[in-house]
Amino acid sequence: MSDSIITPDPLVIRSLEFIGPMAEAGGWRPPSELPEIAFVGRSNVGKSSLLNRLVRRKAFARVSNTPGRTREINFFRVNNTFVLADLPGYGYARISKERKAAWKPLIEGYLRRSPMLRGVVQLLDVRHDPTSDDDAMLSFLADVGVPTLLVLTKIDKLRARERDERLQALTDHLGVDPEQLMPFSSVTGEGRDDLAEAVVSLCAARSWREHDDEDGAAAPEGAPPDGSHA
Ligand SMILES: Nc1nc2c(ncn2[C@@H]2O[C@H](COP(=O)(O)OP(=O)(O)O)[C@@H](O)[C@H]2O)c(=O)[nH]1
Ligand SMILES: [Mg+2]
Repeated sequence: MSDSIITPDPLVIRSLEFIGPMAEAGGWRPPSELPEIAFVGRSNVGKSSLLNRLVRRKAFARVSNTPGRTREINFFRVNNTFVLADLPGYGYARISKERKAAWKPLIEGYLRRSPMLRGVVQLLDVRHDPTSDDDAMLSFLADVGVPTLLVLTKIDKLRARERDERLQALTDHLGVDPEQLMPFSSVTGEGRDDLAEAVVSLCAARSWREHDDEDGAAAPEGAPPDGSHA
């Protein structure tokens, strides 16, 4: 018998399946039965690495040194209970005009209209202030009204003192309380269980869209980021 205290894993992965991509606005999407959580961030922010940590797989999402590769929304079913939506990274300068033009309606359409979307995980690199694209994405998400978690990636790259400074700078920039920022490292695993717990509770919560329905108000149209700046 062991007397060690073991914290239960808030998200034990029993099954994980790729269910398909949404390639264009209004294109294929998963049959609307399970709650969805979307992951967004600038190219190279550490999204693939975070997803791998979250689901405890080494090569579930491809970690890439070539940013701006993924052009589709990829959907994965977890434990037959919820769906992860991996959105293409934005803000990468060296992608074609054509692809930038396709990005906006794809992302905008998905975030505004996915009937099963329950929350968004917005990734920000803890070392840098949010870019204009990050700010545009955050205000777009606020306009949609979707519950949004703010995750600060690559926290392992900072020493203790820098860490406090950056957390303060980001709280100021974003105008949020420190508790709303979730530090994360895909190298050390810091933040994995907190994120897993938050994702699980977003999936269990009632959709925010149902609150909108009570007013009978249509979602206002706003400008999403266009992914065109570095
Ligand atoms: N030190 C450190 N490096 C990371 C972390 N997350 C990602 N990286 C590195 O950042 C680069 C981009 O990561 P990736 O997951 O492909 O980012 P994505 O473009 O947002 O999917 C890769 O070289 C990763 O090894 C982290 O938490 N800590
Ligand atoms: Mg990636």
